[in-house]
Amino acid sequence: MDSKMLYDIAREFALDAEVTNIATLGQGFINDTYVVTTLGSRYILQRKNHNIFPDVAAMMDNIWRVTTHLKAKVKAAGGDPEREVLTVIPTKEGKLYHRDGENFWAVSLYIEGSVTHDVADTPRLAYMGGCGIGRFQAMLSDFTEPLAEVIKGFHNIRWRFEQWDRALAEDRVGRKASVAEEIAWIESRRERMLAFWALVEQQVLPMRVTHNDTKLSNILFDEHDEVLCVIDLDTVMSSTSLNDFGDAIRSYTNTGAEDDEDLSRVSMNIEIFRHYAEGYLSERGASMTSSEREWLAFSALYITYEQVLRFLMDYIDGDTYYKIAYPTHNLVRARAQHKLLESMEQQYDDMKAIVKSLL
Ligand code: GN1
Ligand code: MG
Repeated sequence: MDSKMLYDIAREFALDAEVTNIATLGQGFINDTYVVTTLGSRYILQRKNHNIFPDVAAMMDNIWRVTTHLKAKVKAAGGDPEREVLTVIPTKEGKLYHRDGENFWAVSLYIEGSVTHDVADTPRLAYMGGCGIGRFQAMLSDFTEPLAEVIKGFHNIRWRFEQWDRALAEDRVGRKASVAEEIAWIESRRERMLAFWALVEQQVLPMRVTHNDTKLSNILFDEHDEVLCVIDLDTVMSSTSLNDFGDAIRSYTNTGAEDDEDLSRVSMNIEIFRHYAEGYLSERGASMTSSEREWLAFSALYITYEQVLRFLMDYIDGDTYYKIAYPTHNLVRARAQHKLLESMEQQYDDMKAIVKSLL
């Protein structure tokens, strides 16, 4: 991206002073991210991926409403809303994003002195990650207005089965016959997963604010490795908040890689599960309903199953959604996630016992 253009875009926003520097930050798969320095502060400038997020205005509106709620909570508790909650910086015209032709841009405040971690390789990090998401959800447990659905049916397995049945019927690239065994993994658990989702549809499990990308690197820590705040709010939506727990367990506890070719390396580390659950429940346990407590451990199986389905479906579809590094990448991912799912199923009674003991 041409730097003159970036300066022009940054100047559309209500920054505190003149822009002195703009530098690229990280290499996200979805958005492009920059650090904007002014004479007085630093900001995060992001180009939002319009292919993944068709309605950027609705997405930014979700983020605004959620952060406004969080800031009030942090303030009431005597905290610092500018460090403990993401701050969206509007444009000079008061809009939450700037549109420049095909591109949509948004700015937030850079939180000075913050650090991130990529892997939950210690019990303490797992515990702290659980605290971070648990606190985020606890502060939002009384946010009951519906949020826009920025990605349709994101963790709705009924919708995923519609896509799945269509993918199998079309068999667009002729791969279906070669993955009969993997398809059977999905079909054998279909009813069990739909039964869980029915609890959401019947509101046995309440609708709440969900983050939908609860990996460890989406939590900012301070210099003492205490949780500061949860970032990357692009996918906040209304659903069951159990799935944020489930997706964190899927990513934190895997002893192998998400796309490990050596299945002997893949399993769920129950100690990491225990520590994450302990941190999570210490913050969130009190605001959970009894049905949420009962189904908490299951959400890890549900989300991991959904991930097997999504990777396998993308393989059958001819790799249209996930970026791949080699032709069978999605199939390898599906197999590795299935191995993780089996490991969770084997340890499910222990997972439930841990949750019970922590409540
Ligand atoms: C995608 O790109 P990343 O890691 O933030 C996907 C998640 C999947 C994940 C699997 C919007 O997230 O749902 O769990 O890949 N995000 C979207 O690695 O589809
Ligand atoms: Mg993300």
